[in-house]
Amino acid sequence: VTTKVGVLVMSYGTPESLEGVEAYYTHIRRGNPPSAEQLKELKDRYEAIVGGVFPLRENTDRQVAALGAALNKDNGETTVQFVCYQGLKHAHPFIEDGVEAMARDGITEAVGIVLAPHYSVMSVGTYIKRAQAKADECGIRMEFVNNYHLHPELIDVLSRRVSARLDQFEEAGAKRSEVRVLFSAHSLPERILSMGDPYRDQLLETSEAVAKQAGVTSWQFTWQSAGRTAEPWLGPDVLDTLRELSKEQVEDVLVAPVGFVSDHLEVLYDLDIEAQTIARELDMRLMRIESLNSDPAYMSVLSSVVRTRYNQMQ
Ligand code: FEC
Repeated sequence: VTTKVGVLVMSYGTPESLEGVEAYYTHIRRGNPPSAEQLKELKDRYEAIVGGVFPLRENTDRQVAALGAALNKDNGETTVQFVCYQGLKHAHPFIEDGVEAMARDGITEAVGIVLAPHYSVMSVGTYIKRAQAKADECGIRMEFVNNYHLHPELIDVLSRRVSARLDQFEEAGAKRSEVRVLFSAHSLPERILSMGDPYRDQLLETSEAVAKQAGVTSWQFTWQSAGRTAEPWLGPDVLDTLRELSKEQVEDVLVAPVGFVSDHLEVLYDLDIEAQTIARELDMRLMRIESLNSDPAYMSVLSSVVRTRYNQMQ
């Protein structure tokens, strides 16, 4: 008999259309609708990104499908069949919808994983809390992968991404050792630090491991995409970092957004448009590493941590 094990694959979520941006933004703001000006500004950013307006939806769909295939490939003698369900934080199908779909299919055991490698109580922690509450309600036994930021295959694929871009800098006439590598991730409110949150340390650990493996000595960490709220967010922001580097006469910069795994607004707008504009003004050459998306190496990371978590449940 085959045992079906549910895998709840959780991701941030993105609207399905420009008409859906207001509901999405209101959800992110915990039910507070944005002002007309804030809404317009967000719609403008979506319209400006290259390669389609909401690429995160397709990318997440592809990641979920590819993870399902990876989990059931080379499964050896086991009678376990992993079935992936999608659960989004701020859009349909919501995290709770994914858990309900599992329950409808008769799933009683499941593993939850977020498509973000680093844990913060304000990021991955909130996905897990919602999924756990729904799983309890549905009578599903569910365990979670909290983080996978130092998985050797993750470090390996990110290092290869960094090296590939450094090769391009060299081909363009730059000295490899003079390219400043900027590791980045989504900022969070500064108060996470006094809460003893592991987010910043995990991001620094990933950055250090990737730099070491790629042989990068000139690197630093910077934040990006801080929310537009009144409280202080973790800095320095990538745009300020670029201005500082320009004062230090740094001319070549490679940004490696290791906190993200997909092409989406925070990469395609905040880095490829906004940061790129500042870099041009500062007369800097700025490149960014390619996003992981559904790279088989990333799928292998996810399938290995999901299997390990499932085996620990037995
Ligand atoms: O392409 C897309 O449609 C989605 C891009 C997107 C990703 C993303 C990832 C993270 N966020 C995180 C935290 C926050 C906090 C707030 C916040 C606000 C926004 C807004 C948009 C948005 N985020 Fe996001 N985030 C993405 C998009 N995010 C749009 C609203 C406008 C703005 O402020 O720019 C602030 C909420 C509040 O008002 O209180 C906090 C974290 C991640 C990375 C981990 C993850 O993927 O879950 C953390 C992708």
